[in-house]
Amino acid sequence: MRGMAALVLMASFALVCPKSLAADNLVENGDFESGLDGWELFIGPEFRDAGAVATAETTREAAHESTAAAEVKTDLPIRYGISTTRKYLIPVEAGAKYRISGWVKLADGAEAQPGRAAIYIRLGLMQDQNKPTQDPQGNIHVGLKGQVVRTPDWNQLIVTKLPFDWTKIESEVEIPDGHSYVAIGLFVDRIKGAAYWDDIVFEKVSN
Ligand SMILES: [Ca+2]
Repeated sequence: MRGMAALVLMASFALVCPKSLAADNLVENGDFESGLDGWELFIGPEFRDAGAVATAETTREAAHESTAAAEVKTDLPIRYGISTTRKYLIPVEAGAKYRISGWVKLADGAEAQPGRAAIYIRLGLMQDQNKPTQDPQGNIHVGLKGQVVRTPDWNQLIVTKLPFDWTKIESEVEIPDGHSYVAIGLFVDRIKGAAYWDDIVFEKVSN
């Protein structure tokens, strides 16, 4: 009888387990173990139009807690990073709360433009699959200290100390009314050198 109870318990555990324990991470390939699948290079249009260049790849030299991380680099102090592609827009529910987190560090030798440098995760808000936000508050940015900043308050993202060791960015955000998708951007601004990103998680917390 005892063996039977254990079996039944195991069976129900197996049924429940995948759903409750599996990470409900809404980001595809947020750990970069599948290369850059689902991600694309981003260069701020103001710099791209001026001919600035950056590169993105994955590296096995600097992973966070796994074998690979994203490495994005440039020789100029521009705004650059990687973003989830259009194909991987993440459906969200307006008014619901989500937690975004990810790990970042800069390579030795990275240099910031003093008083202007920032590192953040951007939630690019989309009204529908083809229409970026028309909200005057713009997108949602989460800074190194977990500060949640809308576009007009952008200067609250400015950093004075650069993260040369793995640093976690994390915060909860509420999706503003009128938005049904987000794109996730991992951005460095006015810093030249290489940035590593890994273990990006976006999950729903509550309705
Ligand atoms: Ca990884």
